[in-house]
Amino acid sequence: MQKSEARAIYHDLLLAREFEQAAAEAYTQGKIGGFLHLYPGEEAVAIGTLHAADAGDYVVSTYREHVHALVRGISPRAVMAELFGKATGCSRGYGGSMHLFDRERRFLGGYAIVGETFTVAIGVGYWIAMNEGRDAVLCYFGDGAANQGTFHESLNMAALWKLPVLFICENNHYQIGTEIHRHTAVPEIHRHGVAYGIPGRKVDGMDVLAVLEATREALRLIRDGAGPQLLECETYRYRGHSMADAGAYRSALEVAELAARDPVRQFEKIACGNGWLKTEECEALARQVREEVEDAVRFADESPEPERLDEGVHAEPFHLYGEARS
Ligand SMILES: Cc1ncc(C[n+]2csc(CCOP(=O)(O)OP(=O)(O)O)c2C)c(N)n1
Ligand SMILES: [Mg+2]
Repeated sequence: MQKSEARAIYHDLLLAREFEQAAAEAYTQGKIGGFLHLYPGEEAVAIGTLHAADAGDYVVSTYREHVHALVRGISPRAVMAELFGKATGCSRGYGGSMHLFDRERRFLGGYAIVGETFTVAIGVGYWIAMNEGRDAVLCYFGDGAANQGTFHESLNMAALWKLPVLFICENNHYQIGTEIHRHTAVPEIHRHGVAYGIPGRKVDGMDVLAVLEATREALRLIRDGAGPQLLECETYRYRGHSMADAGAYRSALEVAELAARDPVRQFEKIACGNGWLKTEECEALARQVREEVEDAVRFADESPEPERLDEGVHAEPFHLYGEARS
């Protein structure tokens, strides 16, 4: 691996961890409304997959998507301001934590409904296929979402039409407080593609390099015309489902076992061991990231709220009916 690539990955791992910590603090201070779903423990999934993607690829993510947005290049300021519901946020303060959006970066959300990402992703995939494009769609979903009807309907259509969609399961083993073997008859999510002829692969979702390699391979197949692929990333969230959940349904032993496989520390060890990064570089990056996040919080704090709440809610009548109705 090139040193610059290792540096970029390490930067994003640190940023992901630091950003979510700051978001949690801001939430407890009452600066963020609604629900807040955080990503610590799962960083290797968003970072490994998105470092393998091209700038032209589309991203459709869930409500646990702050890190995906950051890795895609939306600034920490714009993401934090969106969490704070401020006019300077990437969705102009109207979306909040679960509805980050950036058309330029082809970041198509942020969806709060479980199973919603599939149908959006195949719509975009269909459009790409119709235009004979080379871009792909990265479609994220949780293990719980694999039980939704939209998952099966979308896999069927994607396979039938050979759509360029990479379905990425962020299998953190829980659907809120329900463990995977209690909510899914076949817990190996990568096998769910079999019924539709979609190749599935499972990867260690705590290992950013493994995720990177598996995603590169899947995207190569998609761009070669092999049709949709399914990647299951086995991961773990260190916090509760959302800030409203203490996660008391998990044993301390389980959490400690997974904490020992921390994706940030794992990569740090490998990168330093291989000489891609020096200890001093790691420390300097950690300082830089802390400042980036502090700056984002300050920016969000000082930003104005949206002036109106109804902007963009209703379409003008002529958009719908061709001419204004009296
Ligand atoms: C259609 C629908 N049903 C229920 C919910 C409530 N809900 C929000 S998150 C969630 C669990 C989803 O778990 P999973 O797909 O594993 O994602 P994770 O939160 O673990 O990342 C549920 C049931 C919802 N948002 N949408
Ligand atoms: Mg889950």
